Amino acid sequence: MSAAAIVEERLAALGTRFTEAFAAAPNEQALRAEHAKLLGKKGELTAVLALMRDVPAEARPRIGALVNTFKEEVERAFEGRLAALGKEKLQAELAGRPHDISLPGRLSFGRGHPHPVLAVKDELLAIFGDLGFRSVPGPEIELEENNFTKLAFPPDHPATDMQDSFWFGPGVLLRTHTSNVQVREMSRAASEAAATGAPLRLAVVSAGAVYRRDDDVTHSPMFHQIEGFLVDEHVSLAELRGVLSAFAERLYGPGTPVRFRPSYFPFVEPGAEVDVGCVFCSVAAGTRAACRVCKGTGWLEIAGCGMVHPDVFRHTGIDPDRYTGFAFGMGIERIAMLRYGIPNIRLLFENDPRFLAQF
Ligand code: FA5
Repeated sequence: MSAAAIVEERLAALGTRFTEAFAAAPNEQALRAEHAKLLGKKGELTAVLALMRDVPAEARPRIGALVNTFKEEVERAFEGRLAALGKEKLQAELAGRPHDISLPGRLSFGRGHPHPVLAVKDELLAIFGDLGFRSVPGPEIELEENNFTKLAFPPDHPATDMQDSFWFGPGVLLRTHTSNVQVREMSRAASEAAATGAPLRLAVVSAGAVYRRDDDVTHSPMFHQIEGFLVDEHVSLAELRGVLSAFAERLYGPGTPVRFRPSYFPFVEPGAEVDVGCVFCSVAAGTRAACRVCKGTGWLEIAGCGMVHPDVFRHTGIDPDRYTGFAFGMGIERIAMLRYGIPNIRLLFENDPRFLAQF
């Protein structure tokens, strides 16, 4: 038998085979597999074409045309079967149970929730709200006089330095703490009291973002503080201690101890740091020495506080001989980090969903 006749015979055999195989393919995947088996690089047609070598030159055009026609037929049959399978699938879907549009979607995007810093902020505001403190907002872009001068910072205090604060220009900066709200509220209350003749009384909290040139595992250039202050006649350190003790019990549980350590802030006198008993260890359980959170001291520093300095009253138009008051301020990230055992403040601002999903 001549080489040309062999090729012709093989093509005819392949033709029968692929027609049956395409017709029998139950789905698109099987059909494509058959198509590759026939026309792919290592397919059956390639094997047949290898025989073309032996076909004499005069027979080649005819056999070549046969091969082309064969290929066209295969492609036509393939496309035809593909379309038929698509139609069958659609018909099956239409004939099957109707879609239930009341079913919950299969894609889940999860539900959002408050960021841990904002959740803690709201909780702190709620506790002070229950204790009778009214929440007010305060600006993040502030005048030097409200952030420093009227709070009795001496002009050469390191906090006022270009290195420690973000300045917009002379006299205007990003506030370095929420204590600016003391100046604004006290000034406002003083004018109101002067206009109405009513006694002055303030019990205010304010929470928001503040900015400093800080950057390490517990300090970030932007962070949040909550400030509280109370001004009235006869306010004493006893009330400050009472309010902060009630606050600590609400936040960390009944019986949480509170202690004051003398400290210095220009706008309070006397001033103190507030520590609460470490909530991660206990003497009774014998774990204190090993506690990494309080470093074995048994105490956690949570706030600065003190009695409002008479100079702050003078600068805001309040009579320091008639009124006294207390003020405190704390870092909200610090409270959140202590509560959730977060070792690095940056985790709170990277917005990695794997971190945030844990709250
Ligand atoms: C103050 O800012 C005072 N205004 C607090 C105050 C208010 C004292 C009223 C007296 C009366 P201090 O600089 O210590 O104080 O900051 C308070 C808290 O803010 C710190 O204890 C700390 O928890 C937090 N804090 C300070 N700097 C950063 C920072 N860069 N990143 C995160 N938290 C910070």
